[in-house]
Amino acid sequence: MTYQNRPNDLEAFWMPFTANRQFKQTPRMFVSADRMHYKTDDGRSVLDATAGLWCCNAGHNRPKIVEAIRHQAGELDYAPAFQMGHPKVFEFASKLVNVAPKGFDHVFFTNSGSESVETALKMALAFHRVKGEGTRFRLIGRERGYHGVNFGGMSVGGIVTNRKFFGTLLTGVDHLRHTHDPARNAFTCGQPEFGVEFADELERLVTLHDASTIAAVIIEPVAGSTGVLIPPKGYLERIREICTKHGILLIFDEVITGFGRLGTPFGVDYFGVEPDIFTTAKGITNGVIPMGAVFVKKEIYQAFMTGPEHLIEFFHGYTYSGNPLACAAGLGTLETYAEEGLLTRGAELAPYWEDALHSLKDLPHVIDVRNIGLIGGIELESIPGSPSKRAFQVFLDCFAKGLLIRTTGDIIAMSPPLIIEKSQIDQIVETLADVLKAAA
Ligand code: PXG
Repeated sequence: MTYQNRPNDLEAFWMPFTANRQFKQTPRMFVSADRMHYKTDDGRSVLDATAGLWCCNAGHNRPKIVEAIRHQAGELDYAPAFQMGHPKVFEFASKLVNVAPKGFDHVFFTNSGSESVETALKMALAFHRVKGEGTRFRLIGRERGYHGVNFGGMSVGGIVTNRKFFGTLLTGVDHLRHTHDPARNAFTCGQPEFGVEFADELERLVTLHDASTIAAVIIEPVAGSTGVLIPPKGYLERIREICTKHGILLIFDEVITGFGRLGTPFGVDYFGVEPDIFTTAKGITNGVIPMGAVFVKKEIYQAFMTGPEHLIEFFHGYTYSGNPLACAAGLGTLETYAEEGLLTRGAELAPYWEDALHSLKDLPHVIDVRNIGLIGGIELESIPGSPSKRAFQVFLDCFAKGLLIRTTGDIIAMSPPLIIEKSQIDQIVETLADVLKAAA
């Protein structure tokens, strides 16, 4: 086998969220990408059914984005993020606010989903304090939630393996139960019928802790990382109602659902339920340059704009908040989304995607198929005593057959670029069917 540019030594790089030893024995390397496909270092073409890691919503190597970064690098490489500005960061913020749901008038820049989450949690705590309600210090998340890997996000998150190694985490955090209920909802197309009552747990937590101690609830509108859990009908509405009743801020983590994934610009648009704050990252720059953004309603921003005008209103920010290259990439991304209608294209494809995925329901080991927008989850029965093994093998077999999927535990998660063609959806399903038929 001849490999393109394969390094001799793979040892130094400690790979994130990766089985390092397994990988380094049999590496899987991408050397280039264009639109829907990656190219491996042994010259194979691999269809991207995951948009990288849920982030390359416009596909790969898009000219407007590439050119914007090239140009920006030669014009203004960096400007201090604190007490200084540059034109592109204001232009980008205004354009983002224009595509955001109505009422989300302000945007705070970060460099990742994890940082967006920390930022949103800190905004919520500080908001109550500036409003004179500093007793609201508690944060409520949800079992199986994923809000990145920093301490706040880990604490409100509910993925056991991401938490158990890391000590006591944040104090003053509690969790709602997750909404997965396969006994009642398996093989549902779109939002499940059953489970609105899981939202009532929030009332129980409010009774336990008292509303005056609770700052915010954070949830993913569709839980992605844990393996695609779609909110039961009425669930998000009820969470909103309870938050409003008790003066608790609602934060949606839209790191995955943002920028067209559900066939609407944001999850807020899809579900018609309005949080007070929502977090984004990934698709904001098509995954090309690290960036995240937190969107807030005018009332939140305005609450901070008090006190002497020469003083900093919110003691938070990152060296790279609104980095010029990231803003240029973001502007190129928004232009690409607009020109090709990508923020709503998922809605046209969703019915085809749904039928294609559910055609796999009778294959060996498949115990659930779930879908919403251009997201799909296929849950496999675990091999007794060896959780995750079956799905990981499916992942390897798909890769060998030229298809990139993601697995988490024994769940296959897919989120293709929003430029996907129907024939490529067919290819995904045919490859998966072949692999599942042959799977142990
Ligand atoms: N919130 C949500 C809802 C996410 O999905 C983050 C925060 C953290 O983003 P950063 O940019 O800090 O990684 C995420 C990230 C997967 C997968 O395969 C999902 C994520 C990241 C990597 C892989 O499910 N989500």
